[in-house]
Amino acid sequence: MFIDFIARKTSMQKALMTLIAAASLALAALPASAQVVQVQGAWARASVPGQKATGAFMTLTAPAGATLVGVSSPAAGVAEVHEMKMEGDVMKMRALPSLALPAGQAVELKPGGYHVMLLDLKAPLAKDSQVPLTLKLRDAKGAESQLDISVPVSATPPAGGMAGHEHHKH
Ligand SMILES: [Cu+2]
Repeated sequence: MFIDFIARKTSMQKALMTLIAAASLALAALPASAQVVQVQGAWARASVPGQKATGAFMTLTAPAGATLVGVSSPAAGVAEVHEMKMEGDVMKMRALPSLALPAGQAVELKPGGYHVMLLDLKAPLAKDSQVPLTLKLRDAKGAESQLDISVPVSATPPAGGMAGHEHHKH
């Protein structure tokens, strides 16, 4: 299911929301993840009033390998895993049905590449707040789990931009 984000219209968003709502229900009973993935350097880009979408970024490492099969957030009507890349001269975003996390390999979600797209924001994401995000994962044996994380909101990438490298200066 590859969707050209730019071309997508409201009806498509509604269909996706229904799909994602159904998926959330199906996963609701699953236990919390036991370190299927490690999350480092997570941040979400602050949004301004009226802005309906923003991105969240992080580095994911699955020690035994896993697949990111979905995301959700109470702050957004729809959350998707996106890929951004150049096609000719045009930067395009598309939704990915899943993202492979090869064993032991750090997979970076960053501006201009893979990212979590938060769509239909219910309120602006304020700088220095936290936004809850649920990662839906499938481990190497096919078992599904969820990982709830709290993602700091920032106007710019964290200083240094290195995963797991946390320097805060005020
Ligand atoms: Cu996107």
